[in-house]
Amino acid sequence: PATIRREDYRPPDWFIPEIELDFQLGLERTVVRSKLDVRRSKSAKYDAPLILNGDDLLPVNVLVDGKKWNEWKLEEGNLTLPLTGAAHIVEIEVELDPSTNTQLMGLYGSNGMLCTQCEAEGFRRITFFADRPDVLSRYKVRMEGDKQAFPILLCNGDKVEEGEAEGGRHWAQWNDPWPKPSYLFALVAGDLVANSDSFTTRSGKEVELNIWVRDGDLPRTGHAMQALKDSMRWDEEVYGREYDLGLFNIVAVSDFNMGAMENKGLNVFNSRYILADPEVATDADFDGIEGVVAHEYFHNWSGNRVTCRDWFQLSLKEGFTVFRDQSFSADMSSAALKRIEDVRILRAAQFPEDAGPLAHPIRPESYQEISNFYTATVYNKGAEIIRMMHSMMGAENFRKGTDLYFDRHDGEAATCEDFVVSMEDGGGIDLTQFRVWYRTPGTPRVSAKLSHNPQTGTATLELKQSIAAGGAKPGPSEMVIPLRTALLNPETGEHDGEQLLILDKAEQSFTFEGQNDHPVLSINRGFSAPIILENSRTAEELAFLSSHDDDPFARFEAMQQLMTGYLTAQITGTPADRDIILQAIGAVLADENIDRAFLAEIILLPTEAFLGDQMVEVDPQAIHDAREKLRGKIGVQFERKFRRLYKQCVPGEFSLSAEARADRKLRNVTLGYIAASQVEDAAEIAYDQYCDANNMTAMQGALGVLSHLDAEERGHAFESFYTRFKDNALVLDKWFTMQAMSQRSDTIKRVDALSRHPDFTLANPNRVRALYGAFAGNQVRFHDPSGRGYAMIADMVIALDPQNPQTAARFIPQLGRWRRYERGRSELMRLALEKIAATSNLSKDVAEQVSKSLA
Ligand code: BAL
Ligand code: ZN
Repeated sequence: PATIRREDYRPPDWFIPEIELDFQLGLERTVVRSKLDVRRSKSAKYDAPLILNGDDLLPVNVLVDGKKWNEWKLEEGNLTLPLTGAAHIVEIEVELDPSTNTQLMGLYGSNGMLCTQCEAEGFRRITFFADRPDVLSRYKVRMEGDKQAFPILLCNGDKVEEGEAEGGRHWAQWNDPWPKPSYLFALVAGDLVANSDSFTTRSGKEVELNIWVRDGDLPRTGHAMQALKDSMRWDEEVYGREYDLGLFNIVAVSDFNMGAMENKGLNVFNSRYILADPEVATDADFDGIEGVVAHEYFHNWSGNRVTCRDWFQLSLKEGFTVFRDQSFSADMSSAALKRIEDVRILRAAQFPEDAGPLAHPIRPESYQEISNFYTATVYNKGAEIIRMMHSMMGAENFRKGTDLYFDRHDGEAATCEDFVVSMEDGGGIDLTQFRVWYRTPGTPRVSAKLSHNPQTGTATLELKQSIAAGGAKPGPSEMVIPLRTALLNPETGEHDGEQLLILDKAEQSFTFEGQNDHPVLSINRGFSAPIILENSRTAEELAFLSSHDDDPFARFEAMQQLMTGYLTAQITGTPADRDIILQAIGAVLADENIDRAFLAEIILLPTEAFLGDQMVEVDPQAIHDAREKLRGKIGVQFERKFRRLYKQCVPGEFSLSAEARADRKLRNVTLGYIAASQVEDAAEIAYDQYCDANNMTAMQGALGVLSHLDAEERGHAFESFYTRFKDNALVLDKWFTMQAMSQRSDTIKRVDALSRHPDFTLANPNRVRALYGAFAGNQVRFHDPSGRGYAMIADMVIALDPQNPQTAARFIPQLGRWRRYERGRSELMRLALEKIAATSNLSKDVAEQVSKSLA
């Protein structure tokens, strides 16, 4: 496939300020007629032809300026029209069969309804168009369809007219006053009901809000609606951004590749990010809904009003919008816990990307298939880059910068550079060197050494930075790295204020006066920079920080580093002190002032995947064994305390209050440790929890524990869960996931059997991710030394690719890390990739990921 390069960007030769679309809708046959007002750009050559993108389309009819026109050419799906004038009206008719659109890009059928997904390049599967984000058009859309099949007809903007048509059909006319790129187009037709509400903007404008779902799902839309209203208020208060239409529609769809999509005025959501009640959704699901609803809403400004010039700028809208939704969620609940969660995701999804063959900067330089670049790097590391600007500028100047950005570029297709310049001009900061983050792949490594001179009462912090991407050897770097730092008194843990140190040289030292005792270093507090801090503190210092640091993230992080240091030593056969971990855990368990939700976080061991990322050569079995051994030891050591806590966290009436959530969380974590201590009644306790549960968090916690056990309660619970929830697709996904995550040695066999279960289908991305996504994340079972896990994923990718390349390609990175594993597994992973590579007619999506992984 062709490689598209950032440096090759050229502005469009033709603009299309107005577009009219007419849809005659049908699940098996939809006719689309477009009328484009095309204008030659002043900078274009007089004879530059109009080239309209198409994917899998045939023009049935083409008119230019009202006359039938046959001079078009179809090349690689695109329609070339050798137009001579400066402005024309081009009309094109195409026919689609949405029922066969299994890619879920463009117009497709899902459970009898019709819906669209256009980002990044799906609009070209609906009609021929200049399908690039720097062509902005005003849309007028008429849609007509059978009234019984599609009683609800939705599109972007406002509904301006509707009426009846012959043969039991009806129609609606929707106009969107805001010019937008084609990727923000959306249309939905189906039998839907709405949870309707309203919101009054700060300037007094009334906005109608609807969340459209299938009939029985209405009672599960309340949380999403509240999140929407909270987001609208928050964006006014924190960014001064007001909603700009009289109507905001959200539609929940069960077959969806992404989490959700920010189409102007008509957000389309994967139903998992809309539907929730305590019986079917965990606390994490509730949080996911709040975050994604906010994310899509915030795109209305960071993405829609100001959009991207080209897809290399994707992080302009995604990194910024993730930062915005993270800040919103932090404001809605606990900022400390949210930060821990954000960093956990970054480390689980983005750091491995940076260290592997698919590493790319947040603003990539090239791609073959843009769908492959909706990555944790563009999104989550992108958000970290914005967060660092926020830390360096302070909230007030940051806001001045974003105000200027929105003012300057409203209605435009902008670049990351435009954003940075606005932050400089508006916020009064020089980001010249900071820009390196935009073009540099890899995670910087920082080493920190603190020395103390008792004679002068000074402490000196020596910092060094280096960077590498894709597993190469790190070399010195000069990134701008803001490090929130405090020096803690070694007796009391107190300090006289935190400083923001800016490391912007390869090596740099900072001196602190008035330090009579050798202080304890607390650095990268709040994870102020997305770096790997090379461990330069002793186990004693980390243990001290884990009970004394007043920055909750740093406190959590110290415990994680302490545990990680011990476990990596165990795995590599180096001596290490376990008692100090047990003492540190004992200290937090004895801390009477500790927040219960935070306690549940801080006593969790680092994941097997994270431990693997710290190793030179990964041996998943050795990691698993060492981690389980420590978990068992902690379980035994504190069994009585865990049992007491477990009992204290008795659930009362369900509530989403912070206290109730903390209790549910701590109850599940303590249950995990009780089971890890291998006590006889573990299965019974978990089973009782399952039976008594009045909410999904407790049920899932119990099943999660049971899933690993060899007890008859396990079978009973999973059977009962299936019977109870088999008609709820989102809950059934959990049933698949929990079995695929089991540490039991028969898990591969079970996953294989589940892939033939009548409820399994490759046609639904959520179900595919529920089973295979969970399995590919199951370190010890996916990495079975026989290679059967790899072969299973490879076969699934090969089967899925012709149907849904976007979802299939998402599984390649798991195999793509083959160079990091011990010899035997490494070779088997490579062979699985080779098998995929040797398959004929691979999609661009999978071909790009596989070839890069093998390169
Ligand atoms: N723009 C694709 C989905 C999202 O990031 O909101
Ligand atoms: Zn987004």
